[in-house]
Formats: sequence, structure tokens, C-alpha cells
Amino acid sequence: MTDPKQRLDVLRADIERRNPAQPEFHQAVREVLDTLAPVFAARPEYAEAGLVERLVEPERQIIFRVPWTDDRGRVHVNRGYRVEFNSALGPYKGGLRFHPSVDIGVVKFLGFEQIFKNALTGLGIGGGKGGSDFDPHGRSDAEVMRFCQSFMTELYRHIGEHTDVPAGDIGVGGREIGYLFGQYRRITNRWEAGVLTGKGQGWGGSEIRPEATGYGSVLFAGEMLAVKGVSLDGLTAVVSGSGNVALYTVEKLQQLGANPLTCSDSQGYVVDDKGIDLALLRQIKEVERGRVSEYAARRGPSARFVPGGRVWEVPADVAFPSATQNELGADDARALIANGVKAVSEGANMPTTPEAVHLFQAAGVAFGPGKAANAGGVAVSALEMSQNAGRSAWSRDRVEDELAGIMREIHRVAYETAARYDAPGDYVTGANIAGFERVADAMLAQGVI
Ligand code: NDP
Ligand code: 2IT
Repeated sequence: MTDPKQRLDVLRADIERRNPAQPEFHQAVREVLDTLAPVFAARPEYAEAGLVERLVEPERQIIFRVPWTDDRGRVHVNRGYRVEFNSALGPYKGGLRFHPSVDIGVVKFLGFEQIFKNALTGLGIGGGKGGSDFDPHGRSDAEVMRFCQSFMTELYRHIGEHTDVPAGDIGVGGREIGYLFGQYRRITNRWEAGVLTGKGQGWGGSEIRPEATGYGSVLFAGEMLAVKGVSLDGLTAVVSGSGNVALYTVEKLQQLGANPLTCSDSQGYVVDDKGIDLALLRQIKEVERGRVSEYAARRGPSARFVPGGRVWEVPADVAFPSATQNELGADDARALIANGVKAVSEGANMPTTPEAVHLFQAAGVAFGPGKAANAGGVAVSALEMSQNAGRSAWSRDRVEDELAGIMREIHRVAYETAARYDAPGDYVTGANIAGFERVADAMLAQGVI
């Protein structure tokens, strides 16, 4: 069969048959394959080398039991995962997610995205992802510590600074990375700082890593707007989520003179007519580990909590989905477009449904897909690995400058690749093809493995 489009359709059907009940993985694969036909037409050697067939099959998938005891002495059993997807460009790299919705399909969707995102950073990192269906909400520090210790007691044998380097994602932040690192160090009797990223400053962590994903997502939006001759200064923004990515998205927006009006969690959203009070939000989320409804209760009359609602109904110039997958659907996109949104930058992984992406693109809204827009986090993780390898610690200014340069370069590559493949302004196509070409060329050179 020679027609590349037909060939990819057959492949896609085969992938869905061989990986049943993994809808998020199917969605992520479909979104990439839908943009690759022109590459296969231009580069027939990719098809001959079975590249897509190899790319969609993880190099290794690890599933393990994680038993732990709660504060009342009750035994719980969770499931742990690490999918080592592709190491053509470097050691597997990607976060760990602790959330009750985690299953093998979710981990595979995230790991698949990570391959292309990491390639786009240009920093020599392969793709992987992991996590557990453990729910940290409402658990004490001691319970989270025992869970992390049990998780690492199994995971440690599979990871290493030259092998596989996990980091944070939903439900995994600085506290969890600390407990995981401690247990790894204890079991292995090694000070191997580069085995995990997102560590605390003072014990191997990089400046700007906590900020990097949110900051990078705003910088990417700034680059897309600059192409249209628009600046972020003075614009209003809607941000979803209230975790790591959302908080630092709000911070960078405010630094650049924009006004973020919203944040959210799984129970609803807050809209604040005066703009988000970041100090109050951080106190509630980072210190008290509370809910956004408490923000509205404490902020005064400018803010209200909308239970069960979605931030996308609030009129704004730019939108930053920064919570979770498929949180922005077709109706949400229609509302944003009707309200005149100019750009959407995905801080989260795959937060926008395929139908919503098409609506944005058809309406001429600049749309930054997660594998480009949220790559700042993993990019600074790679810089943390460099610092660990050199036993050095770079200044805040240096890391922030590097992050800005990397985001500018990812934007340039995605933009120019889209133009080269006859899809001007289509960052989805540009990012998919540019990331794919880097991984594909490395796989071609390294033979059928
Ligand atoms: P956090 O755990 O810090 O925050 C997650 C936020 O999203 C919380 O406000 C949470 O609310 C909300 N959320 C999670 N799941 C759901 C859900 N099913 N429905 C509604 N709200 C939900 O995670 P991060 O900020 O680190 O991650 C957010 C997104 O960004 C994820 O898609 C992640 O993969 C992506 N990402 C993260 C990077 C990082 O460096 N951390 C890098 C690149 C991408 P609640 O507390 O109520 O669950
Ligand atoms: O989705 C992501 O890119 C992350 N969760 C960050 C991964 C990392 O290794 O820093």
C-alpha cells in the first residue's frame, strides 16, 4: 500500500485493536498520526523502517503493586506504573502522576506525548511517564511519605540518571519528590542527584523548575501573539487549575502586565473581577493544601466561586487550560471564540478535545498544543540534569534566560515547520512534525531496535 494517508488509517485501526480500553492513548496517537501524512509522502524511508509501528509500542511497560498503611493502621494497595516509551534521543524522561484516574492508557498517552515534547526541547531526553491511582487528597504527610517509600521500593530498580529520570506531574510536587529521592538514596546508598528532577533547592534542585511549566506556557502564548502583532500587556486571561502549572501561569501573566481572572479545581472555579490575588491563592493551595472555594470566601466581594462550572464561560483575551486532559470541549471553545479569545496555550497535557482544537483553528485563534506550549517544565528538568552531572548550581537569571530561549526556539521551529508543510499558523502540525522528525531520524540511524 503506497498512499500514506491510507497506510496511516490502517495503522491507526490496528493500534486501537491492539490496545483496547485506552481512549486517551488512542486520542493522543490519532492526533499525531492525523498530521503525519505529508511527512510520509516526502520521506518514504520512514515507512520502510516501520517507524510509526515502533513508535507507538513502548520500549518497556512496568506495572507493580504498591502496598502501604494509613495512619489508622489500615492496609491499602495501589497500582504503580512506569512506561519507558522511547530512548532514541536520551534517557527516558517524564513525570509521575498520582491521581485516582491513572491507568495504563493514561500513562501511555502521557508517555507518547512526552516523546515529541522532549524532542522539541532539543536537550537529549527520551520519553517516559509513570504514576499511580493513589489519591493524595486528604492524606497526611506521613501517609504520603509511606506511599512514596513503597512506590520507590519497587521503582528504584528501573530508573537511574542514565536510564530513566522521573519528575512531578498531577499530585506529585516538591514534597513527593523529596520522599521519593530519600528512599532511592537509602536503598541504593548512592548520591545520584540526576535520578529525579524537581528536587528542592539546596539538595540538587534547579532554580526556576517549579515555575518553568507555567512560565513557559505564558512565554509561548506571548510568541504566538507577537506573530499577530499583539502583546500580552493589558490583556485579560482565563486560567484553569490551581496547581503547579496554574499558579506559575498566573504569576508570569501578572509579571507581563496581563490580568488573570480565574482559577479552578475539580469542584468548580473562581472568578475574581479584580484579578487573582496570587499571595492568597498560594497560601490556600501551597501552604494549607485547601480548595479554591476558600479563596472566594476569603477574598471579598470581587471574587465568587461557581460550583461545578468551567472557567471558559468567563470572557477573556487569552486562555490557559492548565488542569487536566479533555477539560476544554467544543461548547467551551464556542464560548471562548464568541467572547473574542485571541490565543489558547495548553499548560496541561491534551486539555483541549480534538473538536475544540479544530474550532479554534477554523476561527483563526492561535492555538499552542501542550507538547510545545508546556515543554518549559521538562526543559528545565533537563537543565537540572545538566547541573547535577556537573555538580553545579546555575543562577536564577541564567535558568530563566535559558527557559526563555528554549520557548522562543520551540515556537520558531513549530511555526516554520508548519509553513514548510503548507499549514501556516498550525502549531499542532508544526510541533508534531518537528518532534517526529527528530525522533524518527535518530531511530533510522540506530537501526531496527
Ligand atoms: P497539580 O497536581 O499541581 O494540579 C492539578 C490541578 O488540576 C489541580 O487544581 C486539580 O484540582 C486540577 N485537576 C486535576 N485533575 C482534575 C480533573 N480530573 N478535573 C478537574 N480538575 C482537575 O498538577 P500540575 O499543575 O503539575 O499539572 C497540571 C497539568 O499540567 C497536567 O495535565 C500535567 O500533566 C501538565 N503538566 C505538568 C507539568 C509539570 O511540570 N508539573 C509539565 C507539563 C505539563 P483538584 O485538586 O481538585 O484535583
Ligand atoms: O508533562 C510533563 O512534561 C511533566 N510532567 C514534566 C516532566 C519532567 O520530567 O519534568
